[in-house]
Amino acid sequence: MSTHLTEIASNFKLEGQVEEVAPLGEGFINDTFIINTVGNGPKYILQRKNKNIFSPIPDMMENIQKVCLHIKKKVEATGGDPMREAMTIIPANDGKLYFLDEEEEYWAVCLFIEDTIAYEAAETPELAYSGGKGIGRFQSLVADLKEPLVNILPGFHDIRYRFKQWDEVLAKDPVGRKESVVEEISWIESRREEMLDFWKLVEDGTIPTRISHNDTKINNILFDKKGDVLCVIDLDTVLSSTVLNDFGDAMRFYTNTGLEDDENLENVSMDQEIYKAFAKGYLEETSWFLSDTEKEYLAFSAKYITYEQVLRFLMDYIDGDNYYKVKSPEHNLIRTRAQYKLLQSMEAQFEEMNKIVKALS
Ligand code: GN1
Ligand code: MG
Repeated sequence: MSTHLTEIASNFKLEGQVEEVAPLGEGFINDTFIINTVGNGPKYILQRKNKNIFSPIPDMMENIQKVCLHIKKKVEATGGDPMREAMTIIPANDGKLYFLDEEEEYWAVCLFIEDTIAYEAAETPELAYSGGKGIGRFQSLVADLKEPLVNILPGFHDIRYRFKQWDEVLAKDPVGRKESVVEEISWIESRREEMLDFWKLVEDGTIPTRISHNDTKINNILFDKKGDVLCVIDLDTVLSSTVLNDFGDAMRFYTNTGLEDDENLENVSMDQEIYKAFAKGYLEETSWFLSDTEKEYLAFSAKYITYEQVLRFLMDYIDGDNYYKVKSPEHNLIRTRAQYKLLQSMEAQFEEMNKIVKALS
């Protein structure tokens, strides 16, 4: 494997001689490696990109490059360090942003940024605040990038598209599970109109389409040794969509006092302190470009994305577990119930959530 990886690495324009290519992290979607070069040469990240999820990969790499170059320009203009405050894509020897190997697998390389800190979870309001600043800063840097990106994940946070999939899966009921989840299905149906009403505002342009990150976990933000936000990484899912989705998905992750698949529903609720801290950091960076309507719907976006996740987990359960990896036959159902508990907690605190955003904007 290692010689194979060294060979793959040799197809990219690297500085210095490759010393070793070693696995890095345990991502569920891509395979990630670190390339060490001899002596004091730079390190690189090598990834095999998952072509089953992101398609087509060449378009995805173009999207990433567009965003990276734009951020670099902005960072440079304000006296920052474009090699540390933005990702640097390393092209292949033929100039392409990827290398296609003989097994039709796509590989891409970026520069490894040294001397950084990454966190696995945002358990304190201070970290949630930093996370909000990180995502807000990213959105703010690309707020003036007007050309749309290629849509490599059609319908990703589009609830109309999700309902289409949902209706098809329910009509088919391929593994006969529908009857056992009548109550759970009613959770989705009773909110269908409310969610579509929101999405209509995106469809008719009342809520603008901008560039969003779509994987707002805190470990996708690199901090410098002082603890300040340096750079947002993992740009595979950058999309032209509403930026509210990033706020909403971050709130789904950050504020949950339990696990995404907690079996003990008592553990699951929305933590208002974390919500407030993230919203503060986020709005400090984004207030200048968000429209009044976007601000008005920030709190709603947390409910929207959490609802969408309840739908996606339940739909995958009814469909026979084809999308998400599961640890047990009931795993998607456990996730559904835990995310629904979180949604209910958000609904109960919705007035407060709106007040918090209003006070901060
Ligand atoms: C997937 O693999 P991960 O955790 O980055 C999914 C997200 C879901 C999340 C739920 C491309 O993201 O949309 O919210 O699982 N990503 C894709 O845990 O479907
Ligand atoms: Mg990711």
